[in-house]
Amino acid sequence: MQINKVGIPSILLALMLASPVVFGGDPAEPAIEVEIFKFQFVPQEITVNIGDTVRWTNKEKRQYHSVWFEQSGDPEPEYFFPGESYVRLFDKAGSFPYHCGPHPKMTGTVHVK
Ligand SMILES: [Cu+2]
Repeated sequence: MQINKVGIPSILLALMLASPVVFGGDPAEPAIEVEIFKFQFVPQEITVNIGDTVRWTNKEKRQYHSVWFEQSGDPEPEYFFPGESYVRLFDKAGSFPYHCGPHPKMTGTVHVK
């Protein structure tokens, strides 16, 4: 088995990088929290610092959602279900609108300063 610099088997690392719920961030890391409840992102608008990680947690009873930064050029992420999270790191300043893939009326914005 191939082992890379950080001591994680390459196949495991590839799986970690491919995971839709851990995009660009460590889920165990401190993060700014956004809840998804009743088809809304709460809070809908947040301001964070460069380098911050944001975690969206699905608090619905049974509805899946996604967090899609389509205008930033992100590919459409997979949907995530109640109790699951989506994590994204913000490493550039700017205002980044996003929406839910299956529910385009659900929108939010992350401002990074
Ligand atoms: Cu949705």
